[in-house]
Parts: sequence; C-alpha cells; structure tokens
Amino acid sequence: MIHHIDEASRRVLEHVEVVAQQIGLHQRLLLSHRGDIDDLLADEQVVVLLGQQQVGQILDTLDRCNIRCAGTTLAVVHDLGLELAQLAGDLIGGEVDGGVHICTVLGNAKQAIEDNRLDATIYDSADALIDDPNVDAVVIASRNDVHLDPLLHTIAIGKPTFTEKPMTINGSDSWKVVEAEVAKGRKTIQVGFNWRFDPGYDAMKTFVGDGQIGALLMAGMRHYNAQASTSYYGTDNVINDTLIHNFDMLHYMFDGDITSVEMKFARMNTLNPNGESLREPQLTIVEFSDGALATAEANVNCQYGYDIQCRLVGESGIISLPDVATPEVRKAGQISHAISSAWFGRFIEAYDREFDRFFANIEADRQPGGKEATAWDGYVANVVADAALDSLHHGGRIPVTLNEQPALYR
Ligand code: ISE
Repeated sequence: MIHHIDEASRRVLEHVEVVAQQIGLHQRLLLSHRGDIDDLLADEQVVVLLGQQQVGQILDTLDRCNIRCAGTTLAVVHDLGLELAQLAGDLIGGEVDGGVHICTVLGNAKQAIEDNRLDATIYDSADALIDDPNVDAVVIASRNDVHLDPLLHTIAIGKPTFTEKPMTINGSDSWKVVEAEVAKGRKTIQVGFNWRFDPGYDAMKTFVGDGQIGALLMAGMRHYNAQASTSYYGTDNVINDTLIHNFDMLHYMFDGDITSVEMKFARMNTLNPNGESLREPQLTIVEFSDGALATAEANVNCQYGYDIQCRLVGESGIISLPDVATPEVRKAGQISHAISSAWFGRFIEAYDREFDRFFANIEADRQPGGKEATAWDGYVANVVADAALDSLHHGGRIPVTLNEQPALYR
C-alpha cells in the first residue's frame, strides 16, 4: 500500500502549491508522481492536469493521500515555463536536492529550461505526455470546460483516469465519454463526486440502503458557500459547478431516476460582490420517477462559512447529515462550534477516500463503479444540470430525459 509521502516530496508539493498560487496559474499545470519500485504505485506516474483554482486543493489532496514519491516529476504545459523552471532550479539546487526532475514542458518554456540547465523532456502536447508509457494513470483537474479531450484520449488508450466534477460541461459532451467507454467495453473513468465518500453521507447511504427509514419520500438540502469559488464563477455555475454535487447525491441516494427539475431565484444578496453576473441564491426542485421530491438551496455568498446539509425523509423516519463534529466552545456568554470556510476543510476526508479508491482500483485492476461515480453518473448529473439551466433561463419545470443506460454500467 501507499504509506507516507517522503518529506522531500511533501515539501516539493507545498512549494509548487505556493508558487502556483503566487503566479496565478491561468494555464494548465501537469504534475506527476513516481512511486518506489515496491510501492503500490510502483514505477508509476500520475499526471494531474490542474487549473488555476484547483492547483492548491489537488496538490494538497495528493499530499494528504500519502502518496509516496521517491521522485516527484513536475511537468508544465503552455506558458508557465519560466516560473516553474525557476522553481525547479531552486528545488534541485536547494532544499530538495535531486528530488525533482522536470519531464515535460510545452509552450515557451524551452528557453527557460535551457537557461536553468534543467533535465527535461519536451512533449508536443498533453496527449503525448499522457501517451508516455511511464504514465500509468491520469488525474484531470483542469477547468471544467477542458476535461473532454483528455478524457476521450485516456479512454482510447485505456489509462485509468480520475476527472474532477463535472465530468464535462453538458450532457451531450458527457454522452461522448460514455459512448467512448462503451465502445472500448471497459470503464476507466472515475468522476470526482467526492460527497459519496464523505463519512456522513456514506452512513446515510447505508441507512437508506438497509431500509431503515423505508422508501424515501422527500429530501431537503443546503449547499452554501461563503463566497463564489472562482473569479469566473457566474449564474450558470450555481447549477453546473455547485448544485451538480446535489444532483449526483440525489441520483445516488434515491432509488429511481430524476424525471424533472425546476429552478427558482431568491432575492439577491446585497453582499454578493458580483452583481447581475451571479444571480443567486437559487432553489432547485427535483422530482423522481416514483413521485418523490427533493429541494436544494444554493447560496454561494452566505458569508459565514461552507455549510452542507441534507435531510432525507422516509416512510418511517428521517435521517439528517450530521454537522461536522468540531469542539463545542463555551466562551463569553456563548456556546459555539467552528464551521469550515470552504470545501477542502469540510470534505477533506472525502477527497482522501475518493483518491484512495482510485489508486486501489488501479492496483486491483478493477473498474470503477458502486460508490465511485462512473462516466454514466457523470452523464446523469450533467443532463439534470442541463435541464436545470433550461429552467433557470426559461422558467418552469423541465423534464429530464436520459439515454438508455448501457449494459456496461448496469
Ligand atoms: C466547487 O467546485 C466545489 O466542488 C464545491 O464543493 C462547491 O461547494 C462549490 O460551490 C464549487 O464551486
């Protein structure tokens, strides 16, 4: 199994994270890990396509996942060359002696590599890097709108791939991913719907599955962010970036397909700094084929913290997602509990567990399915989000129509 990331690699990751944030990544960054020979990831590289907002989270998650890196390989695409080359130069010549090998740089970085006398391999494209036989698995955590091409590529060559949610930006693109997997006859994609791995949601799923509160009738969910998560986050992202988690969780928790969705705007929060480009809070009403109903409130400028709730009403009882257990503080005439400021804190365990599952599946040569979201689940969430966007823009209740589920996913 993977045990502990070594100190040198941990410091590399931390350093990269800081630098990536400092230089405000606008392009994509590829990061790969190479494990020890006797490690779970023996001689394996994981390629991570990172975008501006995700770089910190993902590196942090990989770090916490205790991936042991005998050598860490950093790779850059597009125009990050200079900064990263300098960083690598610092690392190689400095604190983390010998721990870093720059293996992939595209764009205008060639000169920077030469100037810094770095040991580098230059590929012509991200695809060429992914094709490298040393790369055994791929993690795609770039902007939502650039997942599709690398996904289709990794499916074509059969490399296990973890993609951040949403799988793509709409149902028709996600269907291309499903079709590609079906054509290969094998599931290689795991979608990062991490809530499924949250201990609280996990326990609720078991409770429901065991029939402890009978068939589900209703659900009420809260999805609050202190503020919008990216600089380019707009009205539609409330659905296709935020509520899409809720759509996946409802699809996972309820036995039955989602058949329609309707969106409503609430009065705008005067503390929302984005004005009309980010119309919210939004409320969604989801209907299932057996008549069950769910509502989810999205409020991404709530100011006070990252607040996730879910209450499932069954025929003979109710289950509610526990608030994360933080110590109770009694002070100055008050009893209080700390609340996470963002999702990394709230779902830290879920992120770790979903990555652990991804690597465990690779090790066991097992296809994703069951708890981890497959390409089919990614497709379903996108189709529901498409209907929700339609409702948001045109009003009313919009039917959700799915293509027939291919046998591969049944
Ligand atoms: C972000 O991408 C996430 O996945 C978070 O869990 C969600 O709360 C946030 O709204 C999204 O933007």
